[in-house]
Amino acid sequence: MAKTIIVSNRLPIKISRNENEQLEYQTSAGGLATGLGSIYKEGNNLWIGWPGLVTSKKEEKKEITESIGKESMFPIFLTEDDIRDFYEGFSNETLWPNFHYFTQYAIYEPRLWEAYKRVNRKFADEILKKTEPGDTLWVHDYQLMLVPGMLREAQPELSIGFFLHIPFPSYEIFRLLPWRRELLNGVLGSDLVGFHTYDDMRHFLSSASRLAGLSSSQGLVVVNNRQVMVDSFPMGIDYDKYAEAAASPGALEKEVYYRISLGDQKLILSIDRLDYSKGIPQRLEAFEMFFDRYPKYRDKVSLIMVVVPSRDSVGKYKELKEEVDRLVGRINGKYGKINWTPVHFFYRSFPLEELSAFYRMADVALVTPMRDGMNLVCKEFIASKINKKGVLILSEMCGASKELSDAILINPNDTNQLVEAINEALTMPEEEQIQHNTNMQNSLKRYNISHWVNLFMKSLTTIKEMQHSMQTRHLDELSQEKMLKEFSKANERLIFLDYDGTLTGFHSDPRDAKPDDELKEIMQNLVKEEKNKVVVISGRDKDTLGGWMGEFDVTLIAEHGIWMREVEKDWRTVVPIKGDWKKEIMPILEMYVQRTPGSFIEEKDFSLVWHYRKVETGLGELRTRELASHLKYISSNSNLQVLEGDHVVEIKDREVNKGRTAHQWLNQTSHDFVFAIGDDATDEDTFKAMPQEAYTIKVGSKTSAARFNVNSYKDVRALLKEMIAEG
Ligand code: GDG
Repeated sequence: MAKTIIVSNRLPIKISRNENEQLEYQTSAGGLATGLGSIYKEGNNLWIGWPGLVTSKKEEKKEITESIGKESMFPIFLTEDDIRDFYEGFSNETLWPNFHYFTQYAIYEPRLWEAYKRVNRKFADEILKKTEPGDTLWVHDYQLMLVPGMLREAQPELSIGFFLHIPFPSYEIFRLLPWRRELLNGVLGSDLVGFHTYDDMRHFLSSASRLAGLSSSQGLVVVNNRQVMVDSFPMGIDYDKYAEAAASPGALEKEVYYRISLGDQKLILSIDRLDYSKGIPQRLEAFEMFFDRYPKYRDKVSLIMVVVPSRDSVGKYKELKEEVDRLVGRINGKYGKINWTPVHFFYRSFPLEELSAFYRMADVALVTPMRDGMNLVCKEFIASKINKKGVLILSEMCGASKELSDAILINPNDTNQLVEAINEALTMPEEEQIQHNTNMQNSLKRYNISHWVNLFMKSLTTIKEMQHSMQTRHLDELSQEKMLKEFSKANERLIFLDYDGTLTGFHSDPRDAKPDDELKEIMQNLVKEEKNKVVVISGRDKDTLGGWMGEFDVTLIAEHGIWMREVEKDWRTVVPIKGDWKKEIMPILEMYVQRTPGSFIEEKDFSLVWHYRKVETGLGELRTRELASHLKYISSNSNLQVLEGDHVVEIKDREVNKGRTAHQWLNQTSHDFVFAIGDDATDEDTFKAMPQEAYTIKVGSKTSAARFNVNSYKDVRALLKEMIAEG
């Protein structure tokens, strides 16, 4: 039976050696482990990752594999070198700082990149040994960005999801990585790519467009003929777990115990892993300024600061720890009294019960990262507020701020604002606190961790179904025979033909694509048969199309459906369209022409086209990425649509499309056989407008809504000749 495999760098277990050199196992109670518990513990599903212990002993590896195998886990053993170069090195000293916008901390070393590739390959190889066709894989986080691509290469049919737990940076930052293309391609091996926020997703799509020329529509990117869905899935917490823990007698007991020592001071709480992205020094500086500005709070308010040790073998983290120690010392030295400590600093982790007591007791939570993918601490604080009292101060720079708009939102770089926010929080009326927390609790209850897991898995199923339904088959002999049989029986055959790339090949000058003798002969023979009603439907302007195709008895549809000319009639517009947007867009295109020698603008009645087929190779592709995203940005709130075709970028009114006009024509013309053929993105609208039984054919191998595909315009001509022969 098909199974699901979760893959992450660390397994949800910690294995250590006790003083007698025996192995001890401690399962993790983290949010991700709880949320995914509903998946990996089922049936023969698995979780694959590093168990957190380095060993080279065969017997120990065997023992670990067997023990954790019973818990549905499978270990990948990393060496000291792997940990140093892949985990601490490339993952935490290259990707982590780059993705969190700390570019000054990022190191770009080919040796570390080699280690990253090597360990990703190790993961992929081990995963593949456990994988069978039909399985679903969910790969987690920045340490394993190459794994989806490696799995796809080995088993193209797999269902692969990837989720990034940290921010995805703007293209301007991501492009700094010397290995940006490989990383991007690795991730695009997935079928579904998930991020915490819409902004992360937007940044990823912009990098895909700029680095790999992959444009997207509604979060779908086509990679080697396969649709990849990119979406945001804000991660939730195990709400009940935190609410129940906070209400437990154990947490209450701890609170009473702490209260006896602390007296009736107001408490501010901060909890983070030691990390420069969390803004710990900046928070302490603001706290110091707060006592300077508001002396009345001295000896009435304390900060409980929990910093969980993390990555302290990495240089930057050591420096950070020293800085935090120094700041805490300075504040306590400056303001502390025998019976009052301004900052209670803990550099260690606490069991959940004690953490819950802190959450319960705190009047204010200070969650002020400089950058954070999501941040779960702020959500846990809100869930722990059984009496709904307490105020959350939250940085705009973390993913959670998009959901928790009832918090006091601050910019962590604005110390003044943070100081004022602390004062505001300490003086906020209780009814207001209750109102805000009720709103936030309702949303956190609903969008909890199991909702997140289910939504991700459901989306993965959806994209797989979409991929299958979009599958275009090659028009093989058998299907062609069947089609010709139906064609020959039919009496009213409606035939839609695209022009460029379908009836003719491409030329470096678009004006050279006029019909050659072979095509003229085909057209004459095709329309000679009265049963054939032929429509040539093109993006070309009406004069060119009329000039080239006007001599045949065919209906012409020009400029993507705006103009129509029936046999022996005049041109008429099909939909009333305004062209007043052109005067705004034209200067932009002109600017690109000035910057790009060889490019030129074509003005059609209802669209503007920037051509770059004569531009130096490389430069044209570079500019087209820039222009397309520029146009998409300025047209995002308008009714304009940007199309990227073969060496062109075209901008037109969304109302105009081939499908709309083809559909109208289909409705007003009787028919018992329908055939539509085309090669580019605009023909997709035609295919979608056709009835199900129609023969829709894509020229080329890109993903399409068409039922069949053929390779080139030469195959199209051969096929039309066969149809002519049927009479
Ligand atoms: C990454 C992203 C994203 C902390 N101290 C103790 C303790 N904790 C627990 C908290 C919370 C977790 O650790 C920290 O999670 P965060 O989300 O705040 O931060 P990261 O570790 O940086 O996580 C982040 C996350 O992935 C998920 O996608 O939100 O943006 O950076 O659950 O409660 N737990 C216990 N004792 C402690 O002392 N038991």
